[in-house]
Amino acid sequence: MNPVEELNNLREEALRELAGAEELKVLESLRVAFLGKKGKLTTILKSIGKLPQDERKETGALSNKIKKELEACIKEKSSTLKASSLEMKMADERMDITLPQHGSVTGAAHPVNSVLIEICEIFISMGFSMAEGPEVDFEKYNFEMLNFPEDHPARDMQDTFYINNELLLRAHTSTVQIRTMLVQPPPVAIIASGKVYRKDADQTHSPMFHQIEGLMVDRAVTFKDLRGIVRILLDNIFHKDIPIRFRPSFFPFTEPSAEVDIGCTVCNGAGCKMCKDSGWLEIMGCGMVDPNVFDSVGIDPLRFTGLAFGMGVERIAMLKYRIPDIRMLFTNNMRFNLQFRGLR
Ligand code: 2U9
Repeated sequence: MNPVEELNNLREEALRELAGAEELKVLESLRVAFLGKKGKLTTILKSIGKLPQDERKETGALSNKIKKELEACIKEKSSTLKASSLEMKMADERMDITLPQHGSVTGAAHPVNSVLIEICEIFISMGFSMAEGPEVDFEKYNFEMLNFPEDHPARDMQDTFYINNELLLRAHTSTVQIRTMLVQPPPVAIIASGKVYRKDADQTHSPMFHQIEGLMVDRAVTFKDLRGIVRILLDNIFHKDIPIRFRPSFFPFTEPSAEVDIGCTVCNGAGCKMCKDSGWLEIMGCGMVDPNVFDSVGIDPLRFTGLAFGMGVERIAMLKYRIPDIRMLFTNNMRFNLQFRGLR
């Protein structure tokens, strides 16, 4: 076979095999087999020098032409194979990013927060506005201006978290009502809610808990108005016409003062362990603003009267959902917390 025939055969063989290559690996081995250092075409190219003078030119030119043709063919085939392998890889790794996550848990408001929000909404529906104040506040707003005598036990270091002589962690949200009355003349109808702090810890007391307090001041606010507000509040919290009674009590900041009981939610008043056989559960306190408190904020007690009330949010959550220990509300056990998701 003359070299030209040999070259043409080689060309055909190479093109046939390249056309059949389906993988980059095969393509590379074909490149090595034909164009590599010891490849078939390279071997022919190397031997051209040994050919007679008259054959050298034609064979050399044909060899180079075939080399270029094969290189171009390999290049083109390589990019086609690379593109299709990428496409296959992408199809293989395709994922639906809209699928829901495995075992995901959606969050929910903490039961204390959802009860707090529910109660605030009841007051807002009655026309009250929300007022806010700091958790670290002056002792005078927490005790003095609320008519607590100098020697009142609550003022003791053992009951209240003092920061220094002047400042403390508020023991009730009443500081907010004092601050409001100092800047806003009557009429006033506000709700103050938030964290309060007392040195107390057992099954029904926590050193930090949440309060909601209310204050209404105007020219002729009466105890009857107070009873009406308490009735609307409790019927809405418990979603029924719940039995209520007012028991005379004492608070430094109100006169007269009362504690409010509801018919026991466990035994409906028949008597049980929960209500200590009384048929009643204490739920909140209230009263008419003491004239001394009005004096301390510069409101004339002869022209204005005020009603006030206060409640512990954790206590209400415990009564509403029959939670036996306040500490259950602070362990942040999700199995406990999620039981109250969406409840009202
Ligand atoms: C001002 C005047 C009067 C707020 C009131 C109560 C009665 C009350 C307790 C309920 C349970 C506190 O969380 S608790 O321990 N509160 O019984 N609070 S009247 O009276 C005020 C407040 C501010 C200026």
